[in-house]
Amino acid sequence: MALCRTLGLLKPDITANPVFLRQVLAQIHDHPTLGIVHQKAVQWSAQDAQSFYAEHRGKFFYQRLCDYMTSGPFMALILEGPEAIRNWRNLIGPTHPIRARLSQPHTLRAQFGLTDTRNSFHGSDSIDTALREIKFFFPELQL
Ligand code: RTP
Ligand code: MG
Repeated sequence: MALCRTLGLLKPDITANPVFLRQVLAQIHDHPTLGIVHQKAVQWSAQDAQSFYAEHRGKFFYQRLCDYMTSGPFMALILEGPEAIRNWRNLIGPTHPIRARLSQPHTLRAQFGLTDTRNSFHGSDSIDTALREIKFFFPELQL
């Protein structure tokens, strides 16, 4: 099966908490196929957040999403493995952590997510999105 790459974010609440960060990295390490091939710490300006989340402009949670993502540094990861896009989204779980705790309690958002917006993780949702998002965070890599 072809290797695939995806872009993952460990959002500011995870990155600010060394215990959570270590636990999350350990769970990624324990995944049978997903591996971290690049990682960097990022601090966004308001403009960066507005650019990355342009598709959500106008939605009721857009401003609080941008405020959350500019509240402190966070980690950008490139994850690689067969079906990495799907496997990473399966590992982080449903968008809404409170619902995830009932339906998929083993997922990262169920374990660590705080609210519908402060849900601690991001994962690209398609091959095209993954390519665009990897370029956004890692423009220095030759893809
Ligand atoms: P992501 O893009 O971060 O992997 O998450 P997703 O596909 O599961 O969710 P999406 O609909 O793309 O939303 C992007 C981010 O916006 C915040 N959000 N807040 N109801 C709300 O308050 C709400 N809905 C979405 C979350 O931070 C979500 O990850
Ligand atoms: Mg999304």
